[in-house]
Amino acid sequence: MAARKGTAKPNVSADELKAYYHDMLLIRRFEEKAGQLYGMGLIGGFCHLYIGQEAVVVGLEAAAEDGDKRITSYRDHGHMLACGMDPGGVMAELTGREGGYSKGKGGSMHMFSREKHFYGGHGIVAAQVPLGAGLAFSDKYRGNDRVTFTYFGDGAANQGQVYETFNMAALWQLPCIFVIENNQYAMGTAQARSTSTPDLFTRGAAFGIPGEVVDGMDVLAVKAAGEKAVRHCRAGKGPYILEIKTYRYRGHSMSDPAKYRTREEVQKMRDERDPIEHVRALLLTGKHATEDDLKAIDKEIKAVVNAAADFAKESPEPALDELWTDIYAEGVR
Ligand SMILES: Cc1ncc(C[n+]2csc(CCOP(=O)(O)OP(=O)(O)O)c2C)c(N)n1
Ligand SMILES: [Mg+2]
Repeated sequence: MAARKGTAKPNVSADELKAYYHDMLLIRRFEEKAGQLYGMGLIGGFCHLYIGQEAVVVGLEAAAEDGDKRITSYRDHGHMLACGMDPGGVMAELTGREGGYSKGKGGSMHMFSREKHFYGGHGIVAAQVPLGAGLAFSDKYRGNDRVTFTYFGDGAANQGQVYETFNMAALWQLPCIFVIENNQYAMGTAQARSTSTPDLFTRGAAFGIPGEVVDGMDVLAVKAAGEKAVRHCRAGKGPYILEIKTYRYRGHSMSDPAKYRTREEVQKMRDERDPIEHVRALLLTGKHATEDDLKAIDKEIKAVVNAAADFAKESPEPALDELWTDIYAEGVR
């Protein structure tokens, strides 16, 4: 068991820093827009926003290579945008329209892209964890050096199937990074109320899976930890656990009464630990970008998000006979 705290920060170029700023801001503005469309009644069903957690997925995507796979829970819009899926296709799926990734029949929690190796979008807590190990198994079986990022929450980390998966992943030395996005709450339940031992990165100890805890509000720390985990997996040393400490600013879903924490707690996190503000400050103080450069990025993102929302509103609803398609898979290899 090689669990340890802290990670060296990588050297990054100004262009990389700007890219992280861009990608995190895209997620945030997209999610804000999704929240607005939900409020207008244009998005139905469940909708779980990722605001506050952006550095987790952007940092890990910076450590990934083409062909690596990812799978996550229902809090999935950020993962899709970070791996390069089209914002219009994601937004149109949220509004249940034909132009969406699942032709408007899946909604927020059920989107996939074989092209980008994004395997959902799963509404059953922790169900994606064994599926993630299965994806990693497929790469091991094929003998390539791909890695699978299997994301789940602090609440999901208490599910039994996670430990069955850890056992098999360690036994078969699967190239799977188990990413625990510890945002400190599972719906309205704080981690301390549900979890006997707080250090989730040690949960692989019984199976010999190394793990480490990472500051999830610092995209550079996430990237460094991700690179280390990726190296471990690509070297054929089996799975790795990253417990990434983060925080969600919004409710669990759009229908959360938010009575389990104070406004002050959320505000303090926003004021003191915001992951986007962190990179913004690095860019400005390091003189890697001017206020005007950042304004130009903001403007470009606003245009992309508005275009996605327009596409989502203008795309038609799926035709009735779509009820009978995509039920059984055909020709999948
Ligand atoms: C098997 C199962 N049990 C319960 C639920 C209801 N549920 C949905 S999300 C959630 C909390 C999960 O929290 P966490 O894993 O920390 O993820 P987060 O929502 O914080 O991203 C629960 C209990 C569910 N969807 N599936
Ligand atoms: Mg959680």
